[in-house]
Amino acid sequence: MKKVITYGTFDLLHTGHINILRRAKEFGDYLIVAISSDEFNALKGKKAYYTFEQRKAILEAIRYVDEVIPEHNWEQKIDDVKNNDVDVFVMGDDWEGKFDFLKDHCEVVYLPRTVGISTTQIKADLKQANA
Ligand code: C2G
Repeated sequence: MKKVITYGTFDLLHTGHINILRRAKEFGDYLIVAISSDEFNALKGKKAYYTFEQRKAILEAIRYVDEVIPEHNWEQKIDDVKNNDVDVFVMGDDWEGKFDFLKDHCEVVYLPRTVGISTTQIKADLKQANA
């Protein structure tokens, strides 16, 4: 069985997220999604609208997703890949080159982001609409 892993916050789920999850799953048979814990988001200077548990429940309901695990820090990726026997690591190309150190352990793929949509944009649009 070929295993794929991808990382992210996946807050206010949108079609950009769905596209990357669908395309990530196409690289294998089993997709693990590591989503940032609320503590890790704080460290990244981000605050998700949905809690970790809510984001996890939403992702688990998506047909392309087989397993959701927490992301607690930047350094855990090598251990995640080893411990879960991961074959392919997938991220959007806003992260191009950033995780190439994983190439010693698995295939590393950066996919083009979906144009014109992001959680940041959704939040900004809602704020403006309610101003
Ligand atoms: N994405 C995309 N197209 C968009 C928006 C997002 O392809 N229009 C992809 C991103 O490239 C990423 C994934 O969706 O691969 C999740 O995006 P975020 O939730 O914004 O993840 P991020 O906060 O960048 O966290 O250690 C890695 C980090 O935890 C990544």
